[in-house]
Amino acid sequence: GKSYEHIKVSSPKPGVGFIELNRPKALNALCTPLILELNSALRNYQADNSISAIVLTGSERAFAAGADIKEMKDLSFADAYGADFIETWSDLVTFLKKPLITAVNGYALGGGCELAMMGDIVYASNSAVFGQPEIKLGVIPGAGGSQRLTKAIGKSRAMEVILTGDNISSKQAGEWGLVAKVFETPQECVDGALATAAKIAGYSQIAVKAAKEVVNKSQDLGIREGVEFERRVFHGLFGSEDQKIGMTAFAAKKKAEWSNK
Ligand code: CO8
Repeated sequence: GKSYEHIKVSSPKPGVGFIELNRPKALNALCTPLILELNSALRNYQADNSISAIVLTGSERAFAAGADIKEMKDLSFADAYGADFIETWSDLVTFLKKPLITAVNGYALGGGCELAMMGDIVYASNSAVFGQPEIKLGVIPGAGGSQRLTKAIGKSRAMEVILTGDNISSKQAGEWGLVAKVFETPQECVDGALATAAKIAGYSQIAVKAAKEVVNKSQDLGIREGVEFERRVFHGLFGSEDQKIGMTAFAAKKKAEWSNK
């Protein structure tokens, strides 16, 4: 595949795209060139019909230690606001319709925690440390942390984390539901994420896309509109080939061979 400076991309399993952040000297601090490469890799995966699910990870020491503080330090208000600094980040999730699993080992701080939470599924190992330490730098989370963390763990806990800058251990993250699973070792975490991605890649990609879309809608809609939206999408799937393939295979006690149509 394409080669990058700050990330590595590969496809270790059929249908699965794998991105490793690779800026070890700065604990994967998310400088603008890295974010642009990440954006580009995700866009390529979104456009690639052979890729159905994506895993994003860092190193054993750090998923990502935040936005690049050295790059940000001298920005003026006009630099930040005028050039929509960090707006490219929100891109990462809005265009991506394929499931993204983040596999978090080591530090996931500030923008690193925010990036981890952009995963549709978040996995972690015992070594993972989450946190929003921006308050210690005289700022606040700027890439969705105040919103996603609050939705994930509730207001009181999110307030405590964001106002104190204290870290969240992986055990706590598991208990609070910030992550779906906590693994013993970093390798098990990455392998677990790849296995889940491969499992998802084995289903109808039409159904997978619809499932991600309706779950995400629950974040924006009230329960009534959300349930109605879900039902419309559910009804719509009766227009897909894969609904016929899946239900016919079940009735015939056969394995479904998806057409992704
Ligand atoms: N930015 C730039 N460089 C970093 C960062 C970072 N976020 N984190 C680590 N590094 C660099 C260090 O400067 C050091 O470089 P050098 O070797 O040249 O001195 C190298 O990585 C290794 O780091 P340490 O020596 O500090 O390693 P330790 O093991 O002693 O400590 C820590 C690890 C605890 C993770 C420590 O590095 C740390 O506290 N890092 C900063 C964590 C942080 O505050 N993150 C939040 C940043 S702010 C943010 O993310 C805002 C996001 C919202 C975006 C919206 C903006 C508008």
